[in-house]
Amino acid sequence: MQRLICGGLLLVCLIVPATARSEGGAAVKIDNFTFSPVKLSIAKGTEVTWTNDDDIPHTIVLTGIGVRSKAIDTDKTFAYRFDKAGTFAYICGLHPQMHGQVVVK
Ligand SMILES: [Cu+2]
Repeated sequence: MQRLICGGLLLVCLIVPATARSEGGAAVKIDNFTFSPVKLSIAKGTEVTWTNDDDIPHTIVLTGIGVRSKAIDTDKTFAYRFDKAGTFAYICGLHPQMHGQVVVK
């Protein structure tokens, strides 16, 4: 009986780190020509994933650091890891009226 309990605890220990890792990033949704959240605050080293929920492609252009995604089609994603602190403004290269911001601390 004690062995069974130990095995159960071990399984929990193995599952938890994998779950924590997958939740380590941050997400921005693109919907109706809007980034959501429009301003995202993250810790240094966090990977941000943009997901396009619109029916047309968008891109992510981090103007200050020269990062430019390819066209992100419907339901597709683009990810970028922010390793330096600062405030990073971005736009959609196809619709420059779309603005977003990532604040890295
Ligand atoms: Cu766009």
